[in-house]
Amino acid sequence: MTTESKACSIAPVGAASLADSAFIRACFGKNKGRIPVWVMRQAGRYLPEYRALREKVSFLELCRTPEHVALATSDPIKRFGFDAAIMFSDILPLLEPMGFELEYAKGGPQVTPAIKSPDDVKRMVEYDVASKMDYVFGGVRAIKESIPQTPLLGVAGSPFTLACYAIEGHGSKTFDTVKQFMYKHPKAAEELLDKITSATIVYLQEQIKAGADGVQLFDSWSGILSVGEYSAWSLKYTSRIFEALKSYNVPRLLFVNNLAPYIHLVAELDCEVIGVDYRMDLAMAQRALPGKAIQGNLDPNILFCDPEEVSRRTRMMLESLDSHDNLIANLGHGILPPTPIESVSAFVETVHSFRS
Ligand code: 1CP
Repeated sequence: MTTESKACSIAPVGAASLADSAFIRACFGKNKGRIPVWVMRQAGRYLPEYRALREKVSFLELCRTPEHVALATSDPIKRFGFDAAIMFSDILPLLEPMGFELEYAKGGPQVTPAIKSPDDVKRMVEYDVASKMDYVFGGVRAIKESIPQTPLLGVAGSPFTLACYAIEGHGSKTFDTVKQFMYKHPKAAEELLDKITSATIVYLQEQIKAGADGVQLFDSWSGILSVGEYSAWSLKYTSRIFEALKSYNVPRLLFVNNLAPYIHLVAELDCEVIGVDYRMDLAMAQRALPGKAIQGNLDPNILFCDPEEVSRRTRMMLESLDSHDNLIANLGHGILPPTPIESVSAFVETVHSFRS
């Protein structure tokens, strides 16, 4: 039996008890009550509680300690009343059980040794995600104990996005080395994406079994690809992951940073929610994604305006839509570190009071 066919058909306890929450209802397009809202990177550096925690522990130590993870995840829920929590972790630690070392230096994450040749892909070790990432699943259980009434999203990066860091070794604006590797070594590229896909499936299945009420896949870097490349190097693997999670009956969310060129392909994916980045008109995205819920997409830079302007822009976004039953309000990318707290409150209050 492959890891992908092991999915159980029993709905997890958390999902069953939270089925009536605004967030879960909206994911399935059936929300008649207040519009749910959360923001990507809601536990990050803009939050004084997070900065205080980071003075005591390093980023990786935080990610590896379930009680810290529970605290970082629940702080923004308690402060703002967000309708969903997102497990505090990062997308990159999943590279560790595959044989990479991970460091968070001042200039951003560093992955070593970066993949330079097809042999490096072959050397990627046989990994046991279920045991090696146990601290993450412990984090999920700790969060569920701390905030049982809030739907919790599990997290993973898309295989293409993780491959970007495995090949480049760090962040980049264009990931040229990655595209060059894909074209020069198509077989090795496929093997790499296959390995990451299998690991991601187990990783997300275990997060759901530990209590996650939904999962969000972050495809942060596919936006650099042509439509054909996106289809071959990203969509195919995303689709395999969602297929392997289907029987868990929890909402499956995808965020593609720069969705517009691929929206017709994404519309065909078997998943419940599509995150829309700030570049795209939200109403247009809603029309292009029949049968799916949408999540987004206020530009994070708008939060640097005064609270009245934040409210006005938020209302404009909400008023542009044909339906709100399938909407999860969010930002169009992660919240930026110096964002004023009052703007986040204005965003949440405006969404919550739009439709009671
Ligand atoms: O304290 C610190 O300075 C660490 C900053 C930080 C934080 C708060 C990093 C390093 N990651 C995170 C948390 C994080 N990252 C979460 C937690 C949950 C939440 O949203 O509150 C999640 C879901 C992520 C996901 C993530 N990490 C993505 C996908 C989302 C996106 O922004 O497109 C990506 C690309 C990363 C890699 C990463 N991790 C951290 C940084 C600075 C980066 C970007 C590196 C780069 O490419 O330059």
